[in-house]
Amino acid sequence: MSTPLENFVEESARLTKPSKIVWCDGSEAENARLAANMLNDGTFIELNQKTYKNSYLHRSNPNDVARTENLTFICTHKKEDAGPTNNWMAPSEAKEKVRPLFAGAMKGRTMYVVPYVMGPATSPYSKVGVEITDSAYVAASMRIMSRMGKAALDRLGDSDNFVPGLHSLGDLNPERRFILHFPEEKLIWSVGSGYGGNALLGKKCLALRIASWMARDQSWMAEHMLILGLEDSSGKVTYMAAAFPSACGKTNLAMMVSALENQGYRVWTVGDDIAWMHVASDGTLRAINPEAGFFGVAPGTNAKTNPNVMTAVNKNTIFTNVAITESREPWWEGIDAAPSDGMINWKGEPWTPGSGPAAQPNSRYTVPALQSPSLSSHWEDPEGVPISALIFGGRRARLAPLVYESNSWQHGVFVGATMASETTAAATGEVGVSRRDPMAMLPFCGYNMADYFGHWLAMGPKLKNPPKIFHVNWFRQDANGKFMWPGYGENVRVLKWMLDRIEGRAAATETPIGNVPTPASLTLDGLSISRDTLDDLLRVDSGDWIAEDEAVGKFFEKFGDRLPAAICQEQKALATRLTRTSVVTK
Ligand code: GTP
Ligand code: SPV
Ligand code: MN
Repeated sequence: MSTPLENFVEESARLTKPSKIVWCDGSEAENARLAANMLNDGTFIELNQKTYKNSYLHRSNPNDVARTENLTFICTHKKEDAGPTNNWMAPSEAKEKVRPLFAGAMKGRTMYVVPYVMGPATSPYSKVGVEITDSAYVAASMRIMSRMGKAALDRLGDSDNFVPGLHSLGDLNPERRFILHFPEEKLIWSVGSGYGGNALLGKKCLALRIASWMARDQSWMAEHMLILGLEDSSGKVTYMAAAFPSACGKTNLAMMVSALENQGYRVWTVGDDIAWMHVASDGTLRAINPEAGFFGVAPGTNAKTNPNVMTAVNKNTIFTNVAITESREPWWEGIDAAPSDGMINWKGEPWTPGSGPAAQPNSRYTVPALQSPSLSSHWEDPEGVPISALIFGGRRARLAPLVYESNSWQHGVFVGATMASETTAAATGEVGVSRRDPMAMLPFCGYNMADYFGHWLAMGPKLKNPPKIFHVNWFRQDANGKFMWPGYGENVRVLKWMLDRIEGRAAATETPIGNVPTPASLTLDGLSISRDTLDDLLRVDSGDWIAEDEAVGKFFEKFGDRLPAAICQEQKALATRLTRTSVVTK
């Protein structure tokens, strides 16, 4: 008798008609074969093997360089279960529409069967997925981003306990591109794109959209969060998880080289994009990183902003849509080296100054986590690491101060629910437009976001000492449009203030939105920043916040009666606090 996995593979082959089926085992030999095939057919371009051993450049189709949120659907029986912030199709309608795009799609192609574990191989919280794909690039990337191959088959055995995902490049035409999620039956279909979040199905599709649905049903949390450990001068490590929208600084914060290393403060990386969090038997919130690698934004990465990544990516790394120099090394805007003669841009054309960015703004590196010098020794702890702080943040040129602390779990959930951020190149569409992005999950929540707020509210009381909830903004600008805060390794100063708040050491000023550091409570030694700039960074302008709270109210109207009462209460309470202070200050 055949196993559920064999059935899934047979069914998929019957539909897509590949000329060959390859079961991936995750071995070195298999990886070498995949790379050789891709070098052969042009999917991979060899980088300088002296300076970038086993590393390759992949150029995607220029119309396929970022997540396509408009083509991403949550397919539930009831539209309300997907909610007003998701695109929705009924499951039967979605299948009818998209099945023809899979029919015969793998003719003349190899079908790769990619079994994978999301999470440490032995963690009780890990989940098995199986991605069927006709992209060797996807198979090779999944090997870096997850525990792929044998580890997954061993864990799965003959059971049906896996999330099946069917992926085909199709014809790469955006008109025939669909990223479909069937959370009720835990199924993923993706066709027409070879790009990261659209095509590496373990990442956003399984570990966030499907997992968030499972997490709500089973009382845990699947979040778009980095996980880091902040070590203090005594050697004690405090773990924090932070949700920032795509391309808003998670990888950089998780991997930072601390500006306070001389005072004994260091940052250890547990994860850079996704956190799965559970209530442990001792009542703590514990987080595992479901991924095994980093799929990080290249532009802006250099030896000053992220030296750990610069060290990590010099071997076994796949670069996507970066430029390449004459000496066959990767190049992107914001790397230390100036552009050199003979550079080829991300589309494979000679680059000249004035011909636009050499690297695609959402170009990325795919690198094994194990290669980062900052990797925490606890990154694979099966039970996860205990979380003491949750951090929300985004890109906000105005309004939001450098950091503030919420007053309670419920208020913290409100702070997350009212997040907004300027859009980035990580998704198609206009860049730099402010939009509401609750908990950085707008594109990733697999169910009605009002129910998601309710789930967050319900998790607090299950915790013995709920983590403190903070909000940060590294991106506040001055009148000339310059970032006021230096960011990157200097962000440790803000993490240290949070730690000091957790331990009851740091002072704060109460404001209507929450507690903001007093200037003296921030450790600023060694940083040249004027008192005026600092005051501007920490300023809470009640007038601006009144307008913000009104915009928040409008956003919440979308959810109608489904919005939890506690969220409305918090919104009204904020309005009251704001009017009170603005009257006092006038
Ligand atoms: P995803 O992988 O898309 O989820 O993104 P991410 O949140 O991990 O973002 P990442 O750390 O890759 O940063 C995205 C961009 O923001 C890069 O160009 C960084 O150089 C830039 N960036 C990160 N941290 C900071 C910061 O503290 N200040 C400033 N000004 N820019 C930053
Ligand atoms: C993001 O867009 O948030 C990413 C990259 O982390 S992707 O895998 O494409 O979603
Ligand atoms: Mn992300």
